[in-house]
Amino acid sequence: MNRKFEVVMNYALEKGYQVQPNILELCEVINIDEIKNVIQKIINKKKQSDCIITKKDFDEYINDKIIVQHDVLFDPTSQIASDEGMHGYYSLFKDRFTKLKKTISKRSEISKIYTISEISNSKNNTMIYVCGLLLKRDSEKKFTRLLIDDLTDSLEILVFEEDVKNIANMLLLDQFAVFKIQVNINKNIVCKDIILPDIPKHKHNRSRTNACAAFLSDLHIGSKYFMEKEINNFISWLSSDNNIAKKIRFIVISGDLIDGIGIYPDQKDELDLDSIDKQLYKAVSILKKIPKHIKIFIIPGNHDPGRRALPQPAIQKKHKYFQNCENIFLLGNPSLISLNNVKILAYHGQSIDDVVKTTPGMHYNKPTAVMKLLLRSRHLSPIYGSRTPIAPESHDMLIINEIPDIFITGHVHIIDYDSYRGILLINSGTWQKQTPFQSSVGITPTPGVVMIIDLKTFTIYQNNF
Ligand code: D5M
Ligand code: FE
Ligand code: ZN
Repeated sequence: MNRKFEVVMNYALEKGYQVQPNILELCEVINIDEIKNVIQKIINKKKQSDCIITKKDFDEYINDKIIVQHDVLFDPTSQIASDEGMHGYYSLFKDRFTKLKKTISKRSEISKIYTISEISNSKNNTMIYVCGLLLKRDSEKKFTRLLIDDLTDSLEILVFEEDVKNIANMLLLDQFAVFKIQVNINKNIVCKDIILPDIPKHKHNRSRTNACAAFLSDLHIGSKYFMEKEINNFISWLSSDNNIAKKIRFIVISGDLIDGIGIYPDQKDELDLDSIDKQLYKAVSILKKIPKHIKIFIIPGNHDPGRRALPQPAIQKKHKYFQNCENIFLLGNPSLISLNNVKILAYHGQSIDDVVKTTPGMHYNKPTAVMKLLLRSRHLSPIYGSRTPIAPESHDMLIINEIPDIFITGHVHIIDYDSYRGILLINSGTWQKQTPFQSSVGITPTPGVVMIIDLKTFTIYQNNF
């Protein structure tokens, strides 16, 4: 039996009442104290002869109340234990390969998957499946050449057909895929199809009540370009009479809370606050102005304290400034949280840089297009050895195992949203004005805009502060 339901049932029994089993559903979204409270109110109103508490009794009390319930479903912080050197990376890639192969093997269209070492025995022209991580991709005029490896060997595959070439050219290095291949008479391996792990069509979860979540990232507190006035406007608005503001119960900050120290050359010339301590102190003093009924979840980005390599542990709460901040939850990057039953995958988005750099058609202005590729590869940061450092963990914690309802990133400082197979994709922009560096590389940020989602209706609001 559901533990929460058991607690609620016993509470009612002690008072001489029985609860109907369909109240189980409520137990999943409302906290126990709140349910006990409502049960007491129901009992006070009931006739003595009626000792059954039904779901209908509850509706009167919780219909227009905003439920606030959260769960942390995955946080890498306590699991981080990098193995050193090559051995660690071997375990990491082996884990990525094995887990994604297991996921994809369940697909009905794929019959047996052969290992690369078994291919030499296969007869000419038979069609078989192999799988592997992509080591190399060269696009020639007439064909695309792929080099893949599995746990047994590596293999060169040629792609001639236009539609398959389109998939091949969008593959990310080190991503996992299944290849339908044929050995031709010249002993060349020709690729007839590429199957990505991808996301099955997803029906997203909803909150029972109209609780809203606001998505922020890249505040860069401590930078000369941090927009303090605008963020204070947002925070004042949270306590206003505005109908949307009144419904906000959650804020998710997807990294780069502070600007950090020594993150890029000559950063000190662009800092307002010259130590991590001062920056964090300022960050907390700003966050403390947020009304306490709003829960704030923060993951780190590449500017925040802690290690740079993914997955990143949570910013430590040991700083004295975080005292009396019970509504602030510091989590790792990436993390999966459930807000009123809606699953949110929060990731800073460092790998967007690598995908934009290596994949045709990808651009900083459209981060959700990159997010779709990441979902299709079922991995948040497949490309190894480019700009995004990845730690040699024995388990690959960047695999997208559980399917989220909302996938949220930051990092590129450009607000964007879209959906993919029922998942809402959001890039939450920034609270930092355009920096000289961004201007030199032609990145035009969209600062001071907050994305708000109604977790019941999935209505999207964009408010410009
Ligand atoms: O990154 C803010 C944005 O600037 C993001 O789109 C990446 C881009 N960026 C940051 N550093 C570089 C370098 N060195 N080359 C190219 N693009 C870069 P943030 O994480 O806030 O610094
Ligand atoms: Fe940033
Ligand atoms: Zn960043």
